[in-house]
Amino acid sequence: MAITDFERYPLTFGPSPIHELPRLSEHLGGAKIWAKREDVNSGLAFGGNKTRKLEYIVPDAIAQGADTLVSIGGYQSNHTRQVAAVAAKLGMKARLVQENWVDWADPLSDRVGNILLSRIMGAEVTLDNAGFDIGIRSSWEQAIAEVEEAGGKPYAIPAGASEHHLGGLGFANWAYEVEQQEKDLGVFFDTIIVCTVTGSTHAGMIAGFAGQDKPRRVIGIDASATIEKTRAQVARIARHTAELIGLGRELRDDEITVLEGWAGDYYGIPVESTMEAIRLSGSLEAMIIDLVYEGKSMAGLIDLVKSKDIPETSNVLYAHLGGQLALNAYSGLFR
Ligand code: 1AC
Repeated sequence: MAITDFERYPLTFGPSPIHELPRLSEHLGGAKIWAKREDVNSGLAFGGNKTRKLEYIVPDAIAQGADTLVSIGGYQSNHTRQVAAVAAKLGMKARLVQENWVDWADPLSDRVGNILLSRIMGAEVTLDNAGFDIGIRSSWEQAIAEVEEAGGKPYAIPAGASEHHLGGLGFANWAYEVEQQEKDLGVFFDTIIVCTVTGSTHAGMIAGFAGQDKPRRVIGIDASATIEKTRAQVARIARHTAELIGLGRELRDDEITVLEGWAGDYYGIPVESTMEAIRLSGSLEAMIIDLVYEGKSMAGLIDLVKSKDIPETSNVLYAHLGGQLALNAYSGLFR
């Protein structure tokens, strides 16, 4: 099998744009930085990285005759918002379990941003007090059972679509899309920077790039603050996806890089470097990033470029995964 053998239901505008970040590059004084923008990849409720993953999952849901997509995430989950959007687009229902993943005192965190849009799009949202965990959750299994008991046909999509058997394909395809865009732009991105939490975005990229001729660094920046779980999940999904797309060899351990140091102590809680990264991206490039995901991966990029761990001669591609809507739940930090 190859990636092209998998059915893809188009939910995005097509290849997401790549552009330079010249003022940020100049400010950091090292490698040339570019961004590939999943935050503007679709017209469905602002899109994002999960919309890409869902392109490969939807055909399976349709084939199974599902009428309800059942998924899970935190109150400010980007993933569940994209599941709600895709359900609306397909004329299906969405049943979403939203857990209290972040101990954040903003009284609006279960009302604004992502969760607000999910409600507007008609999803049935259930709040659950359980804390952060990237694994399979009993509340989600319960929601699936309830849809079935009520006579519905549920289709189960785990957190971030990561533990779904097709969850890595969207970003394996992203790797081929980058290869094509490099030809058009006449540039080679030797380093990719991506935020990683539930793992399948990063894992898909690893699998996709591994089949290409020129090696490159695909660096995941952990934002889970549960590094061992995320590392294990990335490795497992990357190997599974590589097998699915017929890589024809085992991925080596040195192809799977998840760096720690920018997540702080907790998922969803920004630290000094997160805030600095958000302000820099906004003030130098008008590129809005969030506190849960992109603020942390951008903080990693900034340090790796400044320290010359990423050499000055590099072209770095920063994957913007589209988490900005969660900013609404943190407005107090910018007063
Ligand atoms: C954690 C999967 C995740 C989300 O948006 O819910 N990125």
